[in-house]
Amino acid sequence: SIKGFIFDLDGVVTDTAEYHYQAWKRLADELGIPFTREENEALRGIPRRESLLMLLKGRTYPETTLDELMERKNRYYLEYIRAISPRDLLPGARELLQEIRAAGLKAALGSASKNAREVIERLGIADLFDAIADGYSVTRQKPAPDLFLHAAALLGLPPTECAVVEDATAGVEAALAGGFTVIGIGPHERVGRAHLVLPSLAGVSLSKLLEQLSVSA
Ligand code: G16
Ligand code: MG
Repeated sequence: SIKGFIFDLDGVVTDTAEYHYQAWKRLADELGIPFTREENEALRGIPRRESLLMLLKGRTYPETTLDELMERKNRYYLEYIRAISPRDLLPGARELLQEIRAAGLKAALGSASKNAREVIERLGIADLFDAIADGYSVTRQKPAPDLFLHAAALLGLPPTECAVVEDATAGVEAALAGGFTVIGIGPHERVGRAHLVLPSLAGVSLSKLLEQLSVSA
């Protein structure tokens, strides 16, 4: 049975994708590279370096320049996320986390972002997590299962007793590869391989969720 939940951050708990988009767009404009919102969609859950390489579309730069570009994008991103407050929580996220805690179950964050801690602090939900796995935790990123396995280990639970909540294809694949029960948030085209697919966490109660999981997983 499920004893713990691992939450992805961007797209599940809050929509940092918009801030990532604005920061990448500003960088792309400076470099004279076209970059659209649609292209940004493909960067969901993708780590910073890989995102940059995708944005550069085959253009090559020396390693030191790549580092500078990533650093610049992150500076813009940090500037934008200063505006984040509890109002930016996606509907249902805080309520579900609170229910999980009240039921004596565990919750971890499993985000590819190196800024995850700062974001959950600004959202005012840092104290609802028992453990945090972020962009600093493991070397191999999603779709490798490492980040979620690390989060489960921090919770002291085997993957078979944890459910991962994800909005990105790479994240769903990572969780499946790790042997987790997977809850996909978003359209079937993106998260259809999850055991259970929900449009969002709005109105999702813990008891209903556990019941649905026991039927479908
Ligand atoms: C997030 C975003 C990605 C971002 C990545 C790394 O993942 O979805 O777009 O590139 O983290 O973020 P940073 O540059 O802050 O380290 P997640 O796993 O929370 O969905
Ligand atoms: Mg995500």
